[in-house]
Amino acid sequence: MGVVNVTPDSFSDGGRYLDAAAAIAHGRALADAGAAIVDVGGESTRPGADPVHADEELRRVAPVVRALSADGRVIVSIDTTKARVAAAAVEAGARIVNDVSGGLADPDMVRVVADAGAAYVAMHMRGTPRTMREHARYDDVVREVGDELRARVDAAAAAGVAPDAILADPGIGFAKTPAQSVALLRALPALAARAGVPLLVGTSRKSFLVPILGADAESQSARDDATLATTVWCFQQGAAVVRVHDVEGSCRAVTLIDAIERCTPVGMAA
Ligand code: PMM
Repeated sequence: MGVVNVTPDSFSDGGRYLDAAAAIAHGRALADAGAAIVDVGGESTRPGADPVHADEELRRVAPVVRALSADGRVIVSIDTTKARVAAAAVEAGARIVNDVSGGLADPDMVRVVADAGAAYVAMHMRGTPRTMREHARYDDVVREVGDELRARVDAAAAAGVAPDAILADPGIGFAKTPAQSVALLRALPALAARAGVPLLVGTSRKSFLVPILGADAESQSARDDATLATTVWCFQQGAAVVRVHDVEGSCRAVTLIDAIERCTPVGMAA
């Protein structure tokens, strides 16, 4: 899953694709680079980010979702916590609703997703992007995130979202310290088992990478290097989807791992 943030303030690419034409071109480039899904978002989820009104969010994302869906080359996902934005995006062609609140931000969300027949990503977070840093308190982060994810998955299924169209996401960096994020990455198989559905994981360029590698790893390219390792880790631990900014590098890394596992290097097969 490649990321298209149509926002002025997202963490790593805020402002770069605020113009619809630039965002559409970026989504097409991600498809060319090998993304199976592009995730279009119009509201930043960076820690402390200000909320965006649904009208403004829709103004940003609707033309991008419409154009990328019309291409028919990738599945389009809408990254939103608002039922109204999700409904309009599905109307414009999105087939997945990626909700970083797991349905907690908007009581109508899971019903709207069910009625639209869309797939649903239920991510784990506590609080809101504005307050989440205060909520990174757990006795046992793996058990608590697993239990809370299961509750979000069950709520989506109870509202009528097809169980085989639900993915769970531990929400790396959302109401988690760097150490808690690492603990969750170590426990992906247990989290998938507890959630009862396949996992989507987003580690791309996130700040938990920096304390591990040291302050000289602040740059985007250093974070992309680190993300390649987490991408390979996530797939090897059974994640179904990884959400990344650097689709080209991630696809190369995954192609290599796949070739080693299958012993049939792509392009070298007879
Ligand atoms: N991370 C961000 C935004 N949306 N959605 C899911 N499902 N999982 C994530 O980890 C996630 C997300 C924040 O990243 P960005 O601002 O760099 O896109």
